Amino acid sequence: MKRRPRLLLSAPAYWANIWAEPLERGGIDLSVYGRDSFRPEEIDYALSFRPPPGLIKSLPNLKAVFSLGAGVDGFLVDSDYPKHVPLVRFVDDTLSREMATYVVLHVLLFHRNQRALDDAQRKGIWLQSMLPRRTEETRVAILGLGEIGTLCAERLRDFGFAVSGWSRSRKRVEGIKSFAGKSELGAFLAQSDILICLLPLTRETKGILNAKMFEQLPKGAFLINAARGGHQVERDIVAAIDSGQLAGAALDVFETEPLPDSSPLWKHPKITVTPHIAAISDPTASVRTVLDGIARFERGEPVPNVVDIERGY
Ligand code: NDP
Ligand code: OXD
Repeated sequence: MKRRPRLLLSAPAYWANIWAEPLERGGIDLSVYGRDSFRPEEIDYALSFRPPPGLIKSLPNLKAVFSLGAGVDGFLVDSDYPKHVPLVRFVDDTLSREMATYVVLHVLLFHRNQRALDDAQRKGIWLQSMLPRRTEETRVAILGLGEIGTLCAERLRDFGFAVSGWSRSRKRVEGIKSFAGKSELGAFLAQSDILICLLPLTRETKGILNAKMFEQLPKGAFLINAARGGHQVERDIVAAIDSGQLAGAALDVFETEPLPDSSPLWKHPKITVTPHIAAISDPTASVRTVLDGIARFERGEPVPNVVDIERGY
């Protein structure tokens, strides 16, 4: 009789506990890294977000690896990742919707001057002079017009913002202006009153949110980064805000996570810090995706959302 596929789950204990139970009910054999002993040669599939370096390479008979999240930089940062093993990223409507709520929230808070109004309320000031810029004249620009970026763009378009997106390839999304490739990045930035990063972290996008980029934005632009901390140069963000080139930033991700106590970002009055929670993968949807993917691999059928490892996303 054919044995059941064996999946190795590697995640911090808190997450592993949440995912393990529905996986165990799903008709596979599960080993949890750090909890169970297992024989590396018996592992057929792996599920993780940021596996310990070398772990994936140490599993000689892997058929595929699944990511708990949309971003797969946590796998590809490991120079020992075996490039012949398919890597499947997580794509899910709920995840995209949650990301859109984070993005819309921070666009609106900045657009409506909410921080200044909160401050005025605390001081008992009736600050009627601080009107927001007209919505249709506020240009919101999204770096990365993929699964998540496109939904965010559509939500913001529906509020009436002038929305554009930058991607590697040209996009056709109703009401969204598309800029493509490095040659159009300058023109894209020049019309970005609110700049939102939703790029994958790759060789090409590492450190992209830096002083050189901020100089190309209109003075007083606002930055939102909900992608990866590796995209941003934090000292350049602080310098750009302190010089007035940026009006402020909302950051969900950081160069080092958790954000160190010593980081100036914690207390900066014009920076909003959230602890990488713009969206958390829904365990039910994630388990469904993994079980469906395993069944497809076992039947030799195509599996959606396999990452192009050379491209990095
Ligand atoms: P996708 O792969 O669907 O989209 C990526 C987009 O970035 C595509 O439009 C792609 O262009 C574009 N892109 C990639 N590289 C370049 C480049 N060098 N130049 C120009 N454009 C580029 O990813 P998702 O939308 O699913 O996710 C985006 C990221 O969001 C994830 O990688 C992850 O890091 C982050 N994330 C963060 C979360 C959080 O809680 N903070 C939660 C979920 C995701 P093209 O379409 O032409 O290929
Ligand atoms: C993801 C994340 O990539 O949660 O899904 O960061």
